[in-house]
Amino acid sequence: KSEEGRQVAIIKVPFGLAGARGGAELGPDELITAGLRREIARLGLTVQREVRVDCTNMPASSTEKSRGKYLSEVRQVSERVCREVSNAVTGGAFPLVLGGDHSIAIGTLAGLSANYSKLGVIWFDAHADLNTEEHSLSGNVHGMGLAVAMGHSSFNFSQIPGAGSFIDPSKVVYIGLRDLDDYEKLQIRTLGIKSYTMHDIDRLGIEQVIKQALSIVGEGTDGIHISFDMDCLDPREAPGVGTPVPGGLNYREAHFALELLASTNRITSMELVEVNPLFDQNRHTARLGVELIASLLGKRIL
Ligand code: EXY
Ligand code: MN
Ligand code: MN
Ligand code: MN
Repeated sequence: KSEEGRQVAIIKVPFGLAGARGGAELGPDELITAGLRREIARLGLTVQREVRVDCTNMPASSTEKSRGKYLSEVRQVSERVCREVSNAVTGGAFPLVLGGDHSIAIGTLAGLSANYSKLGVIWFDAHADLNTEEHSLSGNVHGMGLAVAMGHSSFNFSQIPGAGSFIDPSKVVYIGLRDLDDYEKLQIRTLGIKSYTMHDIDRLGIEQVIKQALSIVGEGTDGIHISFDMDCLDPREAPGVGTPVPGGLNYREAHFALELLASTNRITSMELVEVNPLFDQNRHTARLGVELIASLLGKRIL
């Protein structure tokens, strides 16, 4: 795909029930208000379509006996996101999914897996999102997305109409980890998921981390997805998130990482999640989110 002719499909997912605290459902509109469309236009890209996935943010009194909170609402949103992402890919557009809490990755990955036979995933996050309903200490499904996508949770892709096969753990790379539950640590070791924790970023530098990450997700894959949880950033850079953890990526590291990824021309989709305007100041986090999306879409200083 040539840089000029590139079409973007903006898929807004205003869903926040699966987060630790409410507010992530306001994320997509906040990113649009912060100037996302203008940035995309400046890059010479066309917005082929902009869709808003219908999401329930008022919990129905559920009789479901599940340890994942609001699981029926998550299922419904996942099915809708799966369909929209799949349509975007089929229509030749670059899916840009705007969250919402990180549970929306379930639908995104379901829709991508239907279109790519082997998907590589780079997961920027302070957290591993590897809990299952059985192991989660919080019950919040935004901490379970990758477990669902890999088929480890009782709720998984087989229940989402139109989803493809599970995500292969050997084609997933974490960047920015610093807050893991014991079960997640065990799973990362057992599954052998390549992880660049903040410690590794300190040691290797972000450039080396991205190079190594690309060598893993770039080999034997037919698509590379970036799942970008804003809480990978240091809370001083991105205070407007639901689950801030000190000691994250700084402004330059995050930009440089996404610029390096963009320069490969191999990234096929992106989602940006967990922007929570209720904990932000002056739309700072959403504006940073827009800048980071622009970097991934090819923005250069000169
Ligand atoms: N590991 C914790 C849990 O499962 O509740 C925290 C998860 C936070 C998940 C955020 C979205 O990345
Ligand atoms: Mn996350
Ligand atoms: Mn997170
Ligand atoms: Mn920049």
